[in-house]
This record gives sequence, structure tokens and C-alpha cells, in this order.
Amino acid sequence: MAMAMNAVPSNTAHGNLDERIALLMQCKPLSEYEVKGLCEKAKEILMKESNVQPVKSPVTICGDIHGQFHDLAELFRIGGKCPDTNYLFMGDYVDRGYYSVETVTLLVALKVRYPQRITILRGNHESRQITQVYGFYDECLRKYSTANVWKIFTDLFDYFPLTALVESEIFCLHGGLSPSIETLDNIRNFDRVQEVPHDGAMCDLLWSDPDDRCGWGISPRGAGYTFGKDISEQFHHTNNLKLIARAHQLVMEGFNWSHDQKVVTIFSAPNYCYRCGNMASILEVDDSRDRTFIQFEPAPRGGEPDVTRRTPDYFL
Ligand SMILES: [Mn+2]
Repeated sequence: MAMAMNAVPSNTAHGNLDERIALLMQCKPLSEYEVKGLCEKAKEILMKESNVQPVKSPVTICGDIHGQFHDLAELFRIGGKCPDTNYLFMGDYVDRGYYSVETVTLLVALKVRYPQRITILRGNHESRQITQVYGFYDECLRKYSTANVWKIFTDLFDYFPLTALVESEIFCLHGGLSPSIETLDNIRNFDRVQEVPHDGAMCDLLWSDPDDRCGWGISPRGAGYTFGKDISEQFHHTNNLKLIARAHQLVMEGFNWSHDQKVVTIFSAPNYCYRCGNMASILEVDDSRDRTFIQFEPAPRGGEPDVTRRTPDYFL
């Protein structure tokens, strides 16, 4: 009976997770054991979400993060902390930057702690194959000595929803449209729990890009398609949308309109790869569904290597 007297905050319902989130906010990663437990809980939550996950306003929509942890911390300083602000992230949490582990662990921890307050979609980098090439796999090996944490996270990525729909009018996804998809119900009806395939509808949603040319085009990325204004207009009409919000492409101002403001690209990794010199942005949708872009620059300590920051000529 005396045991209850020993109760400490870490024994309360969320105490331990709150402590872990506080550490993660300081860029301190969890142990492998903690990552395993966290991802088991996350899987239970994510598997119940839809391929087109409904989201209510107000919500702040964010694009690529790519392991730039200090810039994610800056994003939360500017946009407000979760759960005071609701968030919708459109994928690409890992690879390229030096803190993929801390970045994706924090976002998954917030998802487990506040499942109704944060939506985390899948990007093309949330994939076993891509992360073995662009950094997340190597970072896991470096920080944990084994590939176990990489395996745990990439198994979890299979459960991330592919798209979200804010107030039935803003369709959010990482990449873009697919010639195999006409309606949102087409997306709702397929089994997403798998590695990102090399082609087909699921691949296209995570890989495609809008383009100035009409119709469907071959993507220079080697996966997905380019799609023109006519395609976006038809998809808007068929699905009664007001906006398609997507990420996936570096845009120098942090956001970029295309297709007569039917499509917007949002990119939330400032000074991408610690050298691109770009602004980042997030899109706030308030409870009247009014939209405001907030642009931001790299965090004072951006986690970049100790070299002079410079903008390559080809971005000027
Ligand atoms: Mn991408």
C-alpha cells in the first residue's frame, strides 16, 4: 500500500513520454529500447488512420524537414508548440541533414502523445531503399552501432498515411497526382502498408511534381510523373477541392504557387542541405480557413558543418 507514496511524475499516464519529448526537443535521441516501444505505440495509432486522413482547421501545414533538427525546433518556435498548434507534416523527415534520428523520433513521439494534434504523412524518403542511399541508414548505424533503429523506423513508415484532407477542401500530400487516380476514393481503397513501390498510384503520390506543360509528363526523377494545370483543374473539379498543398521540391521562398494557385509547394527546410540559401515556410490555416504563409530562416545553430555558409551559383 505504501507503494503509491513513491509515485513520481514519470509514473503518470504521460509523464515518461513527456520527459522523453523534453529531451528530444534538446536534440537528445532515445535508446533503442525506447524507440522500439514508441514505434509499437505509433503503429497502433497510424494503422487506424485513412489513406486520405481527415484533418480539421486550425492546422499548420509543413513541408520537407530532411533531418534539419534545429530548423524543426525553430519551426515550432515560430509556428507554436504542439499541441498548442495543430500540425500536418507532408513527409521527408529523414535523409540529407545530420539529425534524421532526432527529427523523426520527435515527430513520432508527438504523434503518440497528441494523436489528434499532429498528422505525419509519408514522403518518398520514408522508404527502406531511399534511406540506404541518402543518409538515414548510415546515421542510425553511427548513433546506435546497429541497423535495428533504422529497421524499426522503416517498418513504421509503411503505416504513415499517404495524404490528408483539411476541412474537405485542401488536399495535402508529399508529391503529386497520378494518372491512375481520379478520385479521393481511389486513394482510400488501396493497401498502403508496404515499401514505396517503384511505380503505380502509391509511388506517384509520393514522387510526382507539378509542371508548366499540360498533361502528364515523364519525371526527370525516374519515378512519378509531372502533371500540368489541366490535370490539376480536373482533379480539383472531380473532388471539389480548393487547393492542393504538397512538398517535395526546393523552392527558394519556402512556398511557390503553380497552376493558377490551384497547387502550392511548401518547403520547410531553410538553407537546405546547409548550403542552398533558401527560405523555409509553413502554411497556417486558421479556424475560418483563412491561410497565411510564414517564412523563416535557418536556426542560429543550424547543425551545419563548420564551414562558411554560401549560396551556390546555380541557385542565384
Ligand atoms: Mn521528397
